[in-house]
Amino acid sequence: MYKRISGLAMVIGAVVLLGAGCSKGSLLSNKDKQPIEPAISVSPQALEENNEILVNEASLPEDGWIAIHTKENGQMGEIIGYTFLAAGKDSKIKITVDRNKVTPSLVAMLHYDRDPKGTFESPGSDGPVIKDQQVILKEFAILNQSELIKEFELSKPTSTSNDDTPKPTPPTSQGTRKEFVITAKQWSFSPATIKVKKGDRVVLKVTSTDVSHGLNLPAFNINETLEPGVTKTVEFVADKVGTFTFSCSVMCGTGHKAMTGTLVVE
Ligand SMILES: [Cu+2]
Repeated sequence: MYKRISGLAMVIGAVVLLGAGCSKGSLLSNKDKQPIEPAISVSPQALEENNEILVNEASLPEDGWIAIHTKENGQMGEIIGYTFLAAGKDSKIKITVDRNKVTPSLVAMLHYDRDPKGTFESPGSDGPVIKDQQVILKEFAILNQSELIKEFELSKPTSTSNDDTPKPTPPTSQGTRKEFVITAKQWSFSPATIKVKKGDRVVLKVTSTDVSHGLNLPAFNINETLEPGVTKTVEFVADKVGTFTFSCSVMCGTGHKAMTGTLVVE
């Protein structure tokens, strides 16, 4: 009788031990999981009344941001919405965007959260997440974009609608053509300050003399990659007055964040 009980106790003990072993094992395999890779997935979607974009899944090994950029004429444009992304993986993320600025396709892009933390500085320190020389982004279509534009046009005051001239007159280059030859290298642009007059047609000829860099001037929808030794020509009309920052958009080493310049339009 005593033997039987102790036998039973041994069996129970073994089961308990096994169970503990199992849970310990699964804990370990959790820890040994592969490091989180930066990634984002978004599906084509219609923008609903609530102005929310749905991001299926996003992951980042550190705290960061998901920014929604416009895309026009093949160029990435301004950010029309963003949200914080805590380190790790998240799914079904909602981001409110500016309904009136939605383009037929949008780009969801991962950005770092660099100092000062907790606020989104872009352009600024919170640059795009880059892995293996690639910016982590996903372009997706807005299926009802044409309806949104109609809605917006209708909502605008119709004060000047009875003349025949096309309304949004694109900025023509009445100003002077101003050309600048710029060198990009770790970790600066030279010259770092460019001054032009409003209306000038600005031509930047930018060359990296060391590693890959980027030229990001979001105020004028410019974002180019600069391969070493290859001169990129960028042209735009300086159609607004202000002081605008341009920065390197390709992670190029420890001084990358400080690699900025200033465009002054007077
Ligand atoms: Cu850089």
